[in-house]
Amino acid sequence: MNTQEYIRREDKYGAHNYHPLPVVLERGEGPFVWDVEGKRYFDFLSAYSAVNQGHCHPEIIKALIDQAPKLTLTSRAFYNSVLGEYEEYITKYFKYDKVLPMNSGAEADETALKLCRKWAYKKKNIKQNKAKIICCEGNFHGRTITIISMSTDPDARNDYGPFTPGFIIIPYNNIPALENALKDPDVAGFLVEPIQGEAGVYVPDEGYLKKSYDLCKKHNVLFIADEIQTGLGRTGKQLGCDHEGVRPDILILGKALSGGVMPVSAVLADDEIMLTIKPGEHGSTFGGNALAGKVAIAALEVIKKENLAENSDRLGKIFRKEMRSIKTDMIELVRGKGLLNAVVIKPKGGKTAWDVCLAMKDKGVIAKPTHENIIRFAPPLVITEKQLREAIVLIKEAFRLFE
Ligand code: IF1
Repeated sequence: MNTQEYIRREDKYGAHNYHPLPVVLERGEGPFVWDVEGKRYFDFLSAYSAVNQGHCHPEIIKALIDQAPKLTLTSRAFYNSVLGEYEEYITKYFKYDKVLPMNSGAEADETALKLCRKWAYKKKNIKQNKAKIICCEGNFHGRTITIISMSTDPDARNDYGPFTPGFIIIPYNNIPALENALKDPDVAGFLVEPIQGEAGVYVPDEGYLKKSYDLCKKHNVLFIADEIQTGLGRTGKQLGCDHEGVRPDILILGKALSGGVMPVSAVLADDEIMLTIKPGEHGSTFGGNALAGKVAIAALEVIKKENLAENSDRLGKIFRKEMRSIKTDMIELVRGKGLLNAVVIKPKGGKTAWDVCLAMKDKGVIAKPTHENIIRFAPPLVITEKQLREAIVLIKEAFRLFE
């Protein structure tokens, strides 16, 4: 079968909830993927930052293979020999009292919302069903109905009502708006991405996270960081919040927590918050399964052992410098931190970000636009400087086609 045949089969039997780039991938290794015709590409999306450790990292795959034949899933109805090891490892890694293990990112965000509401009623004594959570315009926290109830993106929320109440939406990167919203005594939490990924790698002003955190503390409001995309080395630090020395009250992780091997997410918090949820009040069939535990330990070990955050920081600076040097009127601006970057494209002669991505694909680099005119560039953090520079040459060649 060739690419078109694979695409036609997916079109016939699969829901049409995505519009993928016309490439059919069959193998991945480190920063590279190969399509069904054997062509190699640099992966500049990293499965939306889920494969920070590179595709099929041998140590993470080994953890999967070693554990799989022994015990994959017991449910939480019983203890298992891996969960405690994983819980101890990840809580010491991020310095929190406890972790609540989940699977998808959306489930982790939902868990954080439930924890915040529980804390509101049990600790802050907000009246039942009155707790409010502040979130930001342009947010992306997942696709469940409660999470899209916070969304300001029509594509994410149209025709999915009625929506979950209890959210106050303010502009991102706007301290006065947060200050004003915090005057409401029923506010229990502020859920924020350190950098808004889906919005187009929207990097807030220096100091925004720290000022937000301090304001939340002043009003006894939980600062909840969704680090599902910005965490685990992606922005050049272990966590996006680390750029400003902010320690979230609730930390949400996902994606690269498994190195892209399987869905693993986690919510970390200290006892005062975490222990507001009692036995039987929250859970998940696969949350905390033995296989996920071993895979996540390996995935976290790789990030530290291979200094992926430092590599991300160093190579991100080279990438932004090189992209800003491209002589083209199609590039409006380049922004990002570490290896989470985006290029805002100015359409030219009817050619859009999509056409640039198609041209890059032909050159051997795959990336995808977000919101029409923004191309996100996020290679695996294991990419070497030599490989990055090779990819940049190909990206420049693609842009030259439009001159
Ligand atoms: C899609 C976006 C990125 C996330 C943050 C929670 C989640 C995500 C900050 C939910 C997931 C993914 C979802 C995927 C595309 C991708 C994405 F374009 F949707 F917004 F990366 F920016 N918090 N992001 O980025 O995690 O439930 O997916 O495991 O839905 O198309 P999930």
